[in-house]
Amino acid sequence: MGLNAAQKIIKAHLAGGAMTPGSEIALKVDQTLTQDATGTVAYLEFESMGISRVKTALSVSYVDHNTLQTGFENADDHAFLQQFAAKYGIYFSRPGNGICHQVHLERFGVPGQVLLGSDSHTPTGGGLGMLAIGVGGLDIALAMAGSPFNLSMPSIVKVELKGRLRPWVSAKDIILELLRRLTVKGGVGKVFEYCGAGVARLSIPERATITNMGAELGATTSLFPSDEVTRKFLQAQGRGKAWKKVVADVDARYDEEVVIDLASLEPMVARPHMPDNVVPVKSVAGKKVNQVLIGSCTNSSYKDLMTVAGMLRNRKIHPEVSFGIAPGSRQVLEMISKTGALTAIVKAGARILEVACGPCIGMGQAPCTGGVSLRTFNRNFEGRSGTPSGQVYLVSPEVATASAIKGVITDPRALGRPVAVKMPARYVLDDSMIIPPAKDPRKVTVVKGPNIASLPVGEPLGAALQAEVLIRLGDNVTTDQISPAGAKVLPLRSNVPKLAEFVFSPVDPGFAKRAAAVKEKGMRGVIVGGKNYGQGSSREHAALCPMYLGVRAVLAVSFARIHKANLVNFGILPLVFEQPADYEKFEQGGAVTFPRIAAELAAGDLVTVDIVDKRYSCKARCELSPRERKIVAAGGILAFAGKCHPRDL
Ligand code: MIC
Ligand code: SF4
Repeated sequence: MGLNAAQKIIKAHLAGGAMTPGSEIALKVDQTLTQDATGTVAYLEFESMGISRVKTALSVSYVDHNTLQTGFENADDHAFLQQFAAKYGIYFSRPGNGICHQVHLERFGVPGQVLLGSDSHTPTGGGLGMLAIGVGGLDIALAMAGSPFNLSMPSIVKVELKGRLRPWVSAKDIILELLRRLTVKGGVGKVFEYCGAGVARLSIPERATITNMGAELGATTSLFPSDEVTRKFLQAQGRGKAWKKVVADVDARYDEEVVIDLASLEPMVARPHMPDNVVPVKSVAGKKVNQVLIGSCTNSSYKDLMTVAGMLRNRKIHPEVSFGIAPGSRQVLEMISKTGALTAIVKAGARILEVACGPCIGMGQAPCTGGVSLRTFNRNFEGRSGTPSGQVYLVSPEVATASAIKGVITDPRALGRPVAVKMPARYVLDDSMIIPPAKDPRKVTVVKGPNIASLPVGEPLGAALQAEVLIRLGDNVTTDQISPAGAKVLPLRSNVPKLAEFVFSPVDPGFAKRAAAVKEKGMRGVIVGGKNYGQGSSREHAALCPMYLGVRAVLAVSFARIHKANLVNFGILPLVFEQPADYEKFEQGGAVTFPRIAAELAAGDLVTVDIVDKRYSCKARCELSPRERKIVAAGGILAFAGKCHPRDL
């Protein structure tokens, strides 16, 4: 029986386990990437492992998130990251060089390889036929230390793209359609592998838009085959030698199948406040728009910006719309300035923003009160824009630009002939903002600014656990709610005690103080959640900060993949209700005990949870491997430091 492309890459990198969906496997990691908002802590974790040089074939440290620099914190972090990279054998992409995923696709991605990134949109690399997976920083640190990456073998979903997209319908609409069908929890534990006749007509940036936003399905990753289109893209990037064919066997088997008839798609939009709240643009057309933003790792490529420029030529942005544009990389910016496209964008009335994540992570450009903001981004979680009442809609560059011209949500098909963009035979190649590691690491001093605090380390789990329910939440809680981003809070990413003050602040501003008071009493905290708890970002801070505040367990109906792994890494026990109806029994402020926690964990049994005041006892499942149970019992991976080599975890 033949293999699909994902299975082929997994097989070639298998360092342990059996390739049966759901069972734990270990994968050899070729490349890692970090960005600055997760990188500082990841490198502190690597440092604590006492290894002098990274063991990966390639590791790259990007600066793209915290570029607003309203104080010394971010600049200090950038300097630390640059020095750390030089000393430990990591390439450093300077601030201004671009968004990690866009630059990695252009300059480093290699078909058939395994890439781990401390950012949930790492699957962008799947556009090139890589197995690219978003993980927490500690998993990156372990990979850089030479450990294989442990994960649950995903099931592989075949997504067959039939036919041809109609004019004005774009790659963004394909992934929005999948989100409409499958929802933000529909991809958990799955890899989405694209195939079919429609694939050959999609350029690499279009494929990358789709694999990027596959993260919003909760998927482990998404990938396209590496074919002739991939070869041409790599050649145009001056990296033809990196090409390798990666395609599924003709008799490949998949665990599930989805078919999308491209010709049946139309321009789509994800309405506030969830990426799966998708409807056709025409059903919301005519709504007044206050802001339009083009950019983010989903839609900021040369192809995207040339499309925008083509639509704007000899047109003006509507006078009541603020229109911002953040190119994905310096290569993109240089190319659009060379072709004159930038001039068309400037003339139309655009605000040119820095080449970075920028407004996607609430770093500036917050919309007005209740403002309708159309964005080409991938996430529209409530409050993420920086304006709690902001109404963010996710759309393609075509829909965004048409709406910016008209001042109301507009189906671009109203604009006549679409713009045709020819993919370049050669991109502008200039890697001068990527600094290679130092030849002599002894000469590099790594300076930690005052905002870089030391990392808290967890404690071993006792035989029993006395705790208080600190909060009870609903379904689809995001890591943006657990540990928010934005201009005010992001600069504290390397200072856990300070960052912890903001845990759950968007939903419950009193949370941190309450948790600290419970900890003071010598008790631990429990969080109760619904389905898909912890979806969204890879930020391990959403586990690290609760751990710092004394949280020891999360009881939920189900978990998002990356957050669940982060909880384990920091010694917080993720538990699933054996009877989902038990969720109702837990109330904020109620005392709970786990009378036999250590023994039940070690034996692999159901975990007993007693709700003290109600004299009610229930069971919860611990869906973790024996290895993960040991890590949680020890208080997390860092609690192991010095006791064993990371490889042996
Ligand atoms: C995001 O888009 O939410 C981020 C900011 O890129 C995060 C990483 C982080 O929180 O630093 C992600 O997607 O993993
Ligand atoms: Fe940056 Fe936004 Fe992409 Fe996250 S989703 S990496 S914040 S551009």
